[in-house]
Amino acid sequence: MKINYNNVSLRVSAVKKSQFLGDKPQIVFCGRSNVGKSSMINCLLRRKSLARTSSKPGKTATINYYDIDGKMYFVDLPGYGYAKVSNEEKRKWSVFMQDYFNTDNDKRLALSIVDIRHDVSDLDVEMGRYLYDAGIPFIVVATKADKLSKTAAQKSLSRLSEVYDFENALIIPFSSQTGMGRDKVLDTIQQALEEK
Ligand SMILES: Nc1nc2c(ncn2[C@@H]2O[C@H](COP(=O)(O)OP(=O)(O)OP(=O)(O)O)[C@@H](O)[C@H]2O)c(=O)[nH]1
Ligand SMILES: [Mg+2]
Repeated sequence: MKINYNNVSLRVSAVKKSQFLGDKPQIVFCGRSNVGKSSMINCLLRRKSLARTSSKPGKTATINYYDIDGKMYFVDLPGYGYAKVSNEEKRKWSVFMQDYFNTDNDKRLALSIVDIRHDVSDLDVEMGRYLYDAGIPFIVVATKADKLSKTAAQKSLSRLSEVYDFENALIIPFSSQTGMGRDKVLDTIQQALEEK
């Protein structure tokens, strides 16, 4: 299947369940707040600012569906684990995310995005386990790789493979700044799309 990555647009910024889309396979981008989910979407699509990014955490509070050439959606989820939001906001976030994951649609692949420089948080592991238990295929993308030396990045990747050994998840080092890992992520998405 040939995908024209120039033919993309933001379809919906969902703030409630009734706005969720279910008509196409979905590639889900999830991870901690500020980890670089939106930047990764821009990098994959070679767009500067289609997905809104920010150095301030908590930028993406909606579930954003990007229509990719009419063939799939990239789904940019709001980040978790941002310490400075109130408990009430955390609760709302959690309900919203549960709504998303409980909605029966074709979640073809999830990209669990982590910062290559940091230890994986409990929330990341929880997310991974959740995806695994829900039977949603997922890969780990370790982003901001431009910020580490090659040796340090290697070290971090082997640590990650220990943490994610329960699923033998593919772990891809990535950088939205240099485009490192871009082809590999796109190949993996393509494969997921062609599987049925
Ligand atoms: N050096 C470097 N910086 C990055 C990379 N990816 C993201 N950033 C920076 O990290 C910050 C957060 O990026 P976003 O893409 O907005 O992160 P997000 O995960 O979408 O954040 P929320 O929507 O708040 O959850 C921005 O300042 C980006 O420029 C990367 O690969 N390398
Ligand atoms: Mg974002």
